Amino acid sequence: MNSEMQGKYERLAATLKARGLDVQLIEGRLKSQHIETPSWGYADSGTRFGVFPQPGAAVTLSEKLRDAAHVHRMTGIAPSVALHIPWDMVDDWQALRQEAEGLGLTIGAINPNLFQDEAYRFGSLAAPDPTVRRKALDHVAQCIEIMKQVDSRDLSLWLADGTNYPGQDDLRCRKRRLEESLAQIYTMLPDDKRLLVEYKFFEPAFYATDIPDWGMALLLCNKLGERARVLVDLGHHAQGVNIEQIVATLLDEKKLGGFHFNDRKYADDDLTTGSINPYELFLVFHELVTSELNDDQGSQIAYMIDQTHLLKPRVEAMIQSVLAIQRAYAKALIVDREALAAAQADGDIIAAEECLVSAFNTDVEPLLVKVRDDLGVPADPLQAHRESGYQEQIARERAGRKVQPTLG
Ligand code: PSV
Ligand code: MN
Repeated sequence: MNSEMQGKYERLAATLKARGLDVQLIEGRLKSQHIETPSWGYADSGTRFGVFPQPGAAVTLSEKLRDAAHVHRMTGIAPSVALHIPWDMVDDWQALRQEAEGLGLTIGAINPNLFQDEAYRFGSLAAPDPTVRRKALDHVAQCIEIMKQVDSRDLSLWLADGTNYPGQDDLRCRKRRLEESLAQIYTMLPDDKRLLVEYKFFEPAFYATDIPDWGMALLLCNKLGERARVLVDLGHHAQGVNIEQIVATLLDEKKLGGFHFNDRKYADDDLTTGSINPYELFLVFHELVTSELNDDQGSQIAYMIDQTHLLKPRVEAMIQSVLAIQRAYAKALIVDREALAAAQADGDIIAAEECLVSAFNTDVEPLLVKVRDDLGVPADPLQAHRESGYQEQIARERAGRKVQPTLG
């Protein structure tokens, strides 16, 4: 840390101590933060309108792992990668696991793909045709086998299931089929593994999505059991929905399994985390920190990014996202909770809100630079990435290959 930054750090640390905060504890939490990046975020992807291939975009899983390892090298807090099957299918999972370990990575959540195959036209786990449901269950069984081989804890399930027209199918029958399929998956899942159930209010189903919101996801998880938990993707809510309240509720119910971080302006836009509404992200982290301090569910929550950037350079965008999440966590950690509780007890709404606003407005960069220093990663990961020549290197090495876009 240079002397100017050192000075800033000391001033910030003194301010935090004066608020009665334990700076070492805060730094310890920041150092053990763990954000998972998605394999599909390193590959070329697009919209239904087109794909703009990027120089250096990863095609093979080995390339995706190398990109993820680079993000971890720059940030120090992104040591695992989520996989999507069959996009990331390989023959030898043991070898893949070793390859990841050699790069300093572990394999995180396994995401079955129950939305792309022609057979899933009318749904997968809730489809009316039992042979389609069987096919979907077989695919999930295959994913569970992969989880065992790569030592992954979480099966992360998102379904495109739903209907596009009123009357297309019987809604209650769909619900029951879904429950039955999920119960079978839960039975297949070994005791040390969990099922994360992700909801999304629309797209590609434009009339009725089978798991449209956190209420339905929670209902399904509660019927399944302890190891089934809800996954909150920040892009999967209608405008104005209070996501931090959903997070608080799920935490209180001990049913929050994880996140898919991203941001959005309109719908499921896959924009950079914190790029549109950083205050919302901070408020989400405020709930998470409250839970960390009171009921310590930290290890039960998988912090994953789910973004596929159309125009930004992907590796750099991933670093940017990891840093945005780190910043939101740091700001949530420095909230003066004693003052907040006192203001809430007094009914002093302005003082209470100011506790949040002043933490959000604090420049936490000096604290983060100190944490990065301790972790042995660059003080400015984005700049270090630009100076590393990594992007130019992958653009050279991966030039001239056939691109297979994913639909992330
Ligand atoms: C669906 O929009 C989603 O959020 C799910 O998590 C998928 O697995 C992911 O995006 C990639 O398509
Ligand atoms: Mn998602």
